Amino acid sequence: MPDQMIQTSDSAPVATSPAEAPMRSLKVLLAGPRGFCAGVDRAIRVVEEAIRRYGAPVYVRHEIVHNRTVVEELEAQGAIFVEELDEVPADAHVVFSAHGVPKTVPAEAERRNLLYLDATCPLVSKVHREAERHFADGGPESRHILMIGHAGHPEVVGTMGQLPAGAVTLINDAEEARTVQPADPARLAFITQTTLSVDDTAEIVEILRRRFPLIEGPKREDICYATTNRQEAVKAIAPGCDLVIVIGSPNSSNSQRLREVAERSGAPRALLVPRLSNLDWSVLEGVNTLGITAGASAPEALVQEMVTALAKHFSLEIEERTVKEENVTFRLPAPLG
Ligand code: 0CH
Ligand code: SF4
Repeated sequence: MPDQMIQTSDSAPVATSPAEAPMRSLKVLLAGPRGFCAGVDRAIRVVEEAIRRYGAPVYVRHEIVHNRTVVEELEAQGAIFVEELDEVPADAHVVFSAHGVPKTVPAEAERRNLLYLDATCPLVSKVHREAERHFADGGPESRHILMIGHAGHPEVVGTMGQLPAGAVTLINDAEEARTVQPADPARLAFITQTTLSVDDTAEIVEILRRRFPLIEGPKREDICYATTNRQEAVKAIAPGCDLVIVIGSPNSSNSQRLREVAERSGAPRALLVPRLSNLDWSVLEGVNTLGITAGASAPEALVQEMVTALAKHFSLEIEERTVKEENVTFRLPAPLG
């Protein structure tokens, strides 16, 4: 009798011995879009192209994106990751991460004659410019800015660092939106981190607009297309799943938000799993339908690695549910572009 063959849409057939017990079936719902966004793709290309043009090592300030696998693959190509510029030797090339940097960072790089490349996502830079527009050089048109975001996150540090200290007040949550007491409620603006929960942010913006009717800001918020689409996609699969696995690193804000959105949208349980080697297989006990998505910084190879391994343990039925097609790409920054 020939070996049983299991065909998945994404991997080669896997043979199992006829002596083995028949495998339990598992339905896998793959959320689409998932994984890399245009800003992450560009940031990784910046590091790779810098190594190609200038030779190794190329220094990178902060993880280029919040994903261990990406970082390790770039390290293997000759990237050296540091947290601050004082760890970068003179005359070296240094790349700033996708999350953006405060103005003090390029200023310090120039002071030290470091050759720097800025991999800040253009959609984060757009928020930087918005902040500068509201601040209006601190002149008579200047508005105090409320930034909705998570304290200590590098994007928040970078965006607040576009302006002098005191120009921006951070709003972490709805409670802070309810209690903030700005000096002049008539001269306010708000901006947001790009990777927040769409629903939480809508609630915070509503509170701010109600309390401060003259506040200026974007139509909804500054959450980017990729964050929005990945949250919509996980919402579409979560209600039918017994478990949702979000492939992503623990320090990845957008990946953490996907996990929360999955649970709030009807999945009884959602877990952030950096990659297959971190999977505790016991979580699959009693799971008949498994949802899988990936944060904007998680490579698709990690999704395929997980699906291929699942196919060795279960008889898989894989369904991909795509809520939106994406065709965004960003050019490399000067001087690489
Ligand atoms: O989600 P966060 O911002 O923590 O960052 P990430 O996981 O590196 O994803 C890419 C977003 C970079 C800036 O928006
Ligand atoms: Fe840019 Fe959005 Fe990707 Fe962040 S998550 S890098 S803002 S596209």
